[in-house]
Amino acid sequence: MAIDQTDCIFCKIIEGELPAKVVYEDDQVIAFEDIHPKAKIHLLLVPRSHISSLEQLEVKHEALISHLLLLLPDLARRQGLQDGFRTIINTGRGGGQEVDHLHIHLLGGSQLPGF
Ligand code: D5M
Repeated sequence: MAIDQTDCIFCKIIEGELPAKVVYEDDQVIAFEDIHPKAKIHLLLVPRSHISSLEQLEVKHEALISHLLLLLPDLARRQGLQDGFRTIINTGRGGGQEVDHLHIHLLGGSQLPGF
């Protein structure tokens, strides 16, 4: 466990201690709307287990990561994103990560600029 989970905003959402607009959940992951959307649709797909960032991934997380990635197109379709979507994983302060609980941004619904 990399950090004190009691201070983790996303752990609090997962535990139901903080509100969120949840659009999908199962036994391994939860997806909810980003509080500061950068596109018409902006979701965060988050594993229930507290992994701080990509830097903390281990081989034992392989199935979980596959599950997260395989869910993305389905989540996008459920949001009506027929024309494509963008995914982003920020890692560390230098990578723009603000919340130290691994998450995948899923954005779409407005024409996103090239990257
Ligand atoms: O992105 C962290 C993202 O988490 C950022 O886009 C805001 C979002 N955020 C922060 N707090 C909340 C709550 N309480 N609900 C929903 N979304 C939230 P990062 O990749 O770490 O920069």
